Amino acid sequence: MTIAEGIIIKGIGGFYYVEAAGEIFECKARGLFRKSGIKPLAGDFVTISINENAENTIDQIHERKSVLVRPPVANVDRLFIVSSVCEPKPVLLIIDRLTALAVNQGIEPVVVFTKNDLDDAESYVEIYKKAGIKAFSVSCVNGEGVNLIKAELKGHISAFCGNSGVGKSSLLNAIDPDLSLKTGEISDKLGRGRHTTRHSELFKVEGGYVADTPGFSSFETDETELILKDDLPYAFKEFEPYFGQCKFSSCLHVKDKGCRIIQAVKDGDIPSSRHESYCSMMEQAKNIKEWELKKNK
Ligand SMILES: Nc1nc2c(ncn2[C@@H]2O[C@H](COP(=O)(O)OP(=O)(O)OP(=O)(O)O)[C@@H](O)[C@H]2O)c(=O)[nH]1
Ligand SMILES: [Mg+2]
Ligand SMILES: [Zn+2]
Repeated sequence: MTIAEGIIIKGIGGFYYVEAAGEIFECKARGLFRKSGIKPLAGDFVTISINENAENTIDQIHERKSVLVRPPVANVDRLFIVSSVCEPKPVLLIIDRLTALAVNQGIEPVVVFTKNDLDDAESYVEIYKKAGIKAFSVSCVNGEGVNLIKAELKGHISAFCGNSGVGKSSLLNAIDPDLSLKTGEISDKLGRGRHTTRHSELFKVEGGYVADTPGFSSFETDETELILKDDLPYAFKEFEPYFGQCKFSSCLHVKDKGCRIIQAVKDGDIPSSRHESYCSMMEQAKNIKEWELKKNK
């Protein structure tokens, strides 16, 4: 038996594929993880036993720097939030939830608009640049912007996330044609994707790793993806210059009364769509707190 340190590249059907010392080992997770409710994730740094006459096992999962529920990946330091300008159209609330979830986990969000050969992406890109978030527009058809995304991957552990059909796998293929990832057709007029990518998988690109992940079709938040009321303003970095300047120290920045952040929205210094997303997330955060309080009584 040999002990080795590695990283989980993907998990399928109860097996985990661990890269260690330049090789891939198929491993089973030890029962103790199931008992403690910890599920190994793509991106986890692990200690494994390599056995000659028995299954290889994951013996230990090292402390995670970050963890995302959707897509399920660990230790990512950059999250590429991918939307297409059409087929399907961007939903800013989904993008903003994802940027906030990333920031709340200490992950840098990068917003990418694909298919800019089909429609103009500039107005979208501007919103995010104004909010101090890195934003790009790309096309896998004519290659525009692809090298800029490639450069952003350098030396990071990244994940691509976004709706099915926005072109995550296509963009990764454009960045590195050797990946030859399967891509799908758009299924109808609404531009829904067909869930072509079925599991999260890490690939080596530019001296780092990038995870391609299955697209989602809707974005129902569950509890694990909520940001607590008190943390939420900090997940919108463009609010920060105005903290401490509202009339009421308890200001939640959703009502006009003396709110400096709402003033900044009116002045055009904070994009109004970002503030709208914030308000709807705050509404949800408040409800969950009440519900939890009731449950604990
Ligand atoms: N016109 C145009 N079409 C694109 C572009 N990028 C991707 N597509 C098309 O969009 C469709 C979906 O692309 P995929 O790469 O499979 O999308 P995905 O985000 O990986 O989808 P899932 O794996 O289902 O989550 C394919 O038909 C691609 O050819 C682009 O830049 N321009
Ligand atoms: Mg895909
Ligand atoms: Zn305020």
